[in-house]
Amino acid sequence: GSAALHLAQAEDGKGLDDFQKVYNAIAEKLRDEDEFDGYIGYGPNLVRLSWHVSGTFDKNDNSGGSFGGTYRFKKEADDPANKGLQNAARFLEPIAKKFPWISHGDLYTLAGVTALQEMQGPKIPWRPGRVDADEKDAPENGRLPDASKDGNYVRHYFGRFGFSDQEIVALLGAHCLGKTHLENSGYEGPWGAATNTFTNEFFVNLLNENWKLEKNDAGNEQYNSNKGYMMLPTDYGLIQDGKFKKYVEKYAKDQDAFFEDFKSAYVKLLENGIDFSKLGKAYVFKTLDEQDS
Ligand code: ZEM
Repeated sequence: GSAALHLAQAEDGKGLDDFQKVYNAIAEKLRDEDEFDGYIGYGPNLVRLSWHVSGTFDKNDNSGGSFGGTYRFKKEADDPANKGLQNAARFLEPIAKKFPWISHGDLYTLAGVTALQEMQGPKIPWRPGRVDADEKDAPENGRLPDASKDGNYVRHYFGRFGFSDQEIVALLGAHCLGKTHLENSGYEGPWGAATNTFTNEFFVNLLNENWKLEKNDAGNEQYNSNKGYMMLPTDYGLIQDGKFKKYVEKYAKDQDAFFEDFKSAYVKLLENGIDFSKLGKAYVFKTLDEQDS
């Protein structure tokens, strides 16, 4: 099909300075509440939220995606695949109260951008203009991916967004952040050591650790290394498939290339299904550190 794109409509009279204020409120709260999840903090959980609100997109009928902010409805929040994201949602509640003019889709995506930049990731150009949709527009459950599958499944899954092999590998580098939690997903453990700094560590570990396929306490198979790191079967799929593996090798060697390609693919993920052509340039926000100096 060729359903029309959603037309972005920026919040009335709001500009870079207003959105930088929202950015700062999120960034300051991230800095203040650093004890969450064993001192990982909320950053990774916010990045995962930004991906899950966008990951419901289907290019065939332009349904789902970040535009309508429909994660705020119970139907979407209660998708079993969204377990654990209540933390990010609760984190954002006071921000939404303080800035009642921002749409939910803009808030969820801006929170992901803020978290990535504050965790020393690349600058992510961001555009406002998502508009709250009705509950009837919330996508059905089941559009988020199944971690027990292989590389071919991952390629097919991301085909729904129109992503290339290179974009898929770059996006999955976000698994340098945070960890899996048995009570959320039935997997357990972090992908690496620096769980709240954005780096190319995911790719380095994927290639260099000694991985063993083991059953965890929930009865699911995951790859474990003797350093206490893990990989989901879908992550491991990226080195079982030659077309994916060449990008894993590239990003393990070249963090700048990873940052550049991640930035483009992540912006595309957040903007899927939206026509921003009536708006001006994307905003690039300053980190808290840059504003201090
Ligand atoms: Zn994830 N992801 N993800 N992901 N993800 C988890 C956690 C995080 C998959 C997946 O099943 C899981 C992308 C793609 C895919 C993050 C970012 C991004 C967890 C653990 C699972 C099971 C959840 C838990 O137990 O709390 C699969 C199958 C994917 C595609 C094939 C993309 C794309 C991402 C961003 C660009 C992040 C940051 C986390 C860590 C969350 C946290 O709370 O620590």
